Amino acid sequence: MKRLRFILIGGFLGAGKTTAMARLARHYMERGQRVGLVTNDQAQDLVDTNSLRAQGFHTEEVAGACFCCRFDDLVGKVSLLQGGERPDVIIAEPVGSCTDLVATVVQPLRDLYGDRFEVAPYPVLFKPSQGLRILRNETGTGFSPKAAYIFRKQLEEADAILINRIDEMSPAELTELAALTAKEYPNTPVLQMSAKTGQGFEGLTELLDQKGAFGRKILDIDYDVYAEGEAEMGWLNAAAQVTAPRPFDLDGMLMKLVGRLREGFGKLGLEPGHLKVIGLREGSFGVANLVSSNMQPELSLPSRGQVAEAEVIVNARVAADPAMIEQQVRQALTTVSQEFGAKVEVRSLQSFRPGRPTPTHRYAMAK
Ligand SMILES: Nc1nc2c(ncn2[C@@H]2O[C@H](COP(=O)(O)OP(=O)(O)OP(=O)(O)O)[C@@H](O)[C@H]2O)c(=O)[nH]1
Ligand SMILES: [Mg+2]
Repeated sequence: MKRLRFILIGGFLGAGKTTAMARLARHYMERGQRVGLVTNDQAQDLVDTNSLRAQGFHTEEVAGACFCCRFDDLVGKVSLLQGGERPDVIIAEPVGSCTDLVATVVQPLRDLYGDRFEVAPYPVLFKPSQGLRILRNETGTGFSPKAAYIFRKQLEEADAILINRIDEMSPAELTELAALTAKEYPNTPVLQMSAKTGQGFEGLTELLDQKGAFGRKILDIDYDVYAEGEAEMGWLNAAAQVTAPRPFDLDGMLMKLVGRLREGFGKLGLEPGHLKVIGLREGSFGVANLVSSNMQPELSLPSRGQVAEAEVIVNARVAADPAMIEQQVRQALTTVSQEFGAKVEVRSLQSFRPGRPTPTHRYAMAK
């Protein structure tokens, strides 16, 4: 049986993994290949899964913990895709606050399922808005040293580091960032790209086509620091129904919602890792995001729709107490809905600190 190509795309919260995954999927599909996607989150109601499915991609989700802790579920979801769409390529996106993926996912996939999967080199996307401050060792990055530890560990295990969002960086910033990254990770190729515009994207596809001794960088990692760093990132997933007597501008509402959250967290001095919202209504959908306090909200996928009703899913990953995140999200949903003449009903909401990662497998040495 032909082995299935298995691509894992790493990177911090909001680095651009889902954007890159959708672009990669289209790239392979244009070449006549069938593609299956697997998303991952600490809880149900993930914006990425809804957004990728709404874009027409065959997508399965591993929910409740990271791939490393739900390894069998990951393999099960791939089998489900294989049974249905018979994909040639699987692209999987781990949780953005997760690291040690080579030891806990890449190596076990190779060793235990080498007859089924051909695992590609492991790329990690670099998020400049917070990453530059972390590599400069600036204090007040908005994250604690433990969260910065995770950010650095993610880069350390990469087969290649992809500096993303080059479309919005100045040449000076890019030069500085490339130099800092090369200095800190001297044995890792550093590529530059924009998952949004496609600039430099061929670097990623060429990397993924390579064969050889990849996925072998086993981290020397302190799981106490990792677990504490991850737990500092408050997590919230909520699904709400927004209903109005007259149609309203869905994109405007999503942007207002993210803008209001930015303002609320900003006033409290709390740093977002990623705020993302999706509005869904009968085949039409829009997505808005904010990836750090020093950035502006973005309408990444516009719906261009007027709707009288929509399901709105909010995912917030913020360095804050989960109760505080919940309060901000409930308040923003209520006030923004009112501004659009709508009523909101929160149908489900989970807000928590991610638990300590306990991987199903962990390889101390590369096979
Ligand atoms: N300008 C620009 N924006 C980008 C680029 N890549 C991603 N983005 C934007 O960054 C935001 C986050 O992108 P995602 O692809 O959702 O990031 P992610 O890594 O999947 O985020 P999580 O799953 O929450 O960890 C969205 O608003 C994207 O449109 C890029 O190359 N350039
Ligand atoms: Mg994502």
